[in-house]
Amino acid sequence: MKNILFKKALALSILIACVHGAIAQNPLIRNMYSADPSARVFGDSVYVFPSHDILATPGRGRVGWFCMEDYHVYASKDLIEWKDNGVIVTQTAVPWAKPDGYAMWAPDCIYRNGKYYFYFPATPDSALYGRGFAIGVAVADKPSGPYVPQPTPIKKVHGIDPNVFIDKDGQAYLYWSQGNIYGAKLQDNMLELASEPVIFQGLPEKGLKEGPYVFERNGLYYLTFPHVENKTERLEYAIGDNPLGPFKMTGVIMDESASGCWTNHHSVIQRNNQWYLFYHDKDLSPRFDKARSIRADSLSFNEDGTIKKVIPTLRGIGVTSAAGEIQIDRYSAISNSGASVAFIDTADRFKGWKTDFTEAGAWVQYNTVDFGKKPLRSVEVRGMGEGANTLEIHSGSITGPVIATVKITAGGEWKTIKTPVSKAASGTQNVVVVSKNNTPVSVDWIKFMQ
Ligand code: FUB
Repeated sequence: MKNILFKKALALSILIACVHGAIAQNPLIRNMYSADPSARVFGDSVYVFPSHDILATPGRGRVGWFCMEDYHVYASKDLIEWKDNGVIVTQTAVPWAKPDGYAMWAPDCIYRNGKYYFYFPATPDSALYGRGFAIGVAVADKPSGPYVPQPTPIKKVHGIDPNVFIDKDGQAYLYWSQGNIYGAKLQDNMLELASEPVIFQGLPEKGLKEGPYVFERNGLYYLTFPHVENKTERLEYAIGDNPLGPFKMTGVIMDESASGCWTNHHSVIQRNNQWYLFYHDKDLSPRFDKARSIRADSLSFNEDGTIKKVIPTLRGIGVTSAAGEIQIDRYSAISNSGASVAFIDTADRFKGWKTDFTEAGAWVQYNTVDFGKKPLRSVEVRGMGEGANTLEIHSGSITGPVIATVKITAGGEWKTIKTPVSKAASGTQNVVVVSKNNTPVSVDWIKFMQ
């Protein structure tokens, strides 16, 4: 019996550890750094294959630069909880890569004929494959692996940021970048080129271009890529009638980040009639933009096929359960003054963020919360105040009904305060938290329960 209980507790703690730090708010992954998200719909799940930024130290990578030694894969059925399926490829297990290259940059993965093909750049053994970057493939029977790296990189491909697209006729294409953006047909084995690489023309000539990602919609082929038009990368796109172009520059998908993160790198997927843009910023590392975090927001098109610009949000995608921790610091909207977001602990930013209220009437709104079918009769708020303050929680909007009034008590330490709700909310609602007076208080999260 003891043994069974122990195993159950272990399974539960592994599950909690796996989903911890990976929920449907931006950034998606909060327990480690991640970048360059390549999202794919495989079966009933969305898989994200990001790069894994780590901090270089003397003897481990180049201090002050990108440092990546392995790849994880994340999966979600509901776009709410992202499960970390663990490490799928590591630099020490790739026969052709330098085991201490720390250059496992942006990858991609695609399904074909019962196999999953994971494409990744790395610095190769230069005596055999030359200097710079090469791109290799690791193959698996399941999206979460195990992946078996091929013995050699793909011939005639020198560069970074592989991306694979399979057209409706079954022809697969590989794209990559090295100053320019390149494309070529892939053989049916997905491991070798089937045509000479072409350099796409008509793209901006000045400013770095990298990170190609190609998709098709309504017969139009979209070549999307980060490009430095001004100071940092923004996401741009060109449209063509053919997977190998010619492509005509069409517009900007996402402007340069307000945070100053120099890189951006993205992927685009459609699932259940909704399109999504996965990209990255430096949420967990405001002062060092080589330690990035992946994000996702919804994307949509104009009638003529052009892409509507995506404005990055903290709220991200997915419907949040009212019965889980609602991180209101990932707000959808915020008052002009008196409410702001800060790290809970600047010495350990992986602890996440809090919302600070400093003025009467200040508010934050968090959209799309599912209150489920059974009325949730109490609310818990994890809050802290030097002095006391009262928070009102509204459903819908700031003028919507007050569903709970919560008193944050003085004391200067985090407390979880449980209060009955005054009016149970139902269905999917926005939630607005309003400060009733000027006493500064902080909120970590709120949560409803039966
Ligand atoms: O993550 C390392 C490099 O930064 C990627 O390969 C580029 O696309 C940029 O995001």
